[in-house]
Amino acid sequence: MCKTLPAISINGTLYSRENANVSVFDHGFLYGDGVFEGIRIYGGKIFRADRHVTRLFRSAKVLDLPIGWTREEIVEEIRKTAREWAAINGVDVRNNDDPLYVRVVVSRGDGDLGLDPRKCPKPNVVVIVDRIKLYAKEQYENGLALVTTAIRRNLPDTLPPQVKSLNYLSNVLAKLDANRENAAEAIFFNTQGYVAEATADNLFIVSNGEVVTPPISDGALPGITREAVLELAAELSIPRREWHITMPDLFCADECFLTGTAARVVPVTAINARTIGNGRPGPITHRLMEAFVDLTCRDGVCIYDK
Ligand code: PXG
Repeated sequence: MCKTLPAISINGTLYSRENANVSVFDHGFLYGDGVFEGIRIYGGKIFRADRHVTRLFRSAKVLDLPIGWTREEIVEEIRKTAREWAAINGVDVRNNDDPLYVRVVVSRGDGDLGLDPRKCPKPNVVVIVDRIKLYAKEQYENGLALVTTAIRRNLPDTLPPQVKSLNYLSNVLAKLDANRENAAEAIFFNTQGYVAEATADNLFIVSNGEVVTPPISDGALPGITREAVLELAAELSIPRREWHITMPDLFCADECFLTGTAARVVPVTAINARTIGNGRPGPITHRLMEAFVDLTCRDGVCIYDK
């Protein structure tokens, strides 16, 4: 695949990669003070734009960060930046099945060297559109090998896992654990010993025909893909439950898969070098993978005129 040029909007103005800069005094850079979203555009349609923007505003609300844009303006900015991406890369995204990836970042903005957010009068709103590919085709066909990490999911009274903030350091530490073991992802447990999620994906197991994923209160991000997969399971009459997952549940599962905006639905066939199920992506995982692809063709706000 040839390399594409990203399209970048900062506070409503489009820039090339070389010219897209924010200040070193931005508190997003100095303190990780800000929020973000990762969104997909499938066939020219922004997948579940509403839910992503709602989550962005909820994350910002927890940080008492006034975005200064309406939800509609954020969606319009994503549409505009995606059209710019299509124009500079000469790609008709409606006919292209390689989906785009959007990163929306709202940082606290320029301040001084003190922590106090009151010193930052104006947040920076950044939209980046490009492509992203996390896993190879073979990994979707054969499943990922994961590891568990000793890094615990943040407690809700520390850095709430529901907030998609610019503080992803525990995720980075866990990802380093995965890298050291040559694994695709790492699985977080919470301090109570229940599975929470992976570093950038939600986790599901299939046991006795039932699809199970940890409740948000166990330290999972309320994933947009997670929600879509739970809806699809209902549509397909596959029993589903949000419930605690213990280490034995994980190792004894018949099937396991991850969900996330970048990864979509991807099977897991080994954890800590132990085989999950029969070591092949299972039938329910396959059905949900197909149903999800189907959904991405149906759902979304078009980036071109409505
Ligand atoms: N858990 C965490 C901690 C996440 O960051 C998900 C679950 C899945 O949620 P969605 O809404 O995407 O189904 C995420 C998603 C990245 C990257 O840069 C991270 C995410 C999304 C896209 C890219 O690695 N986070």
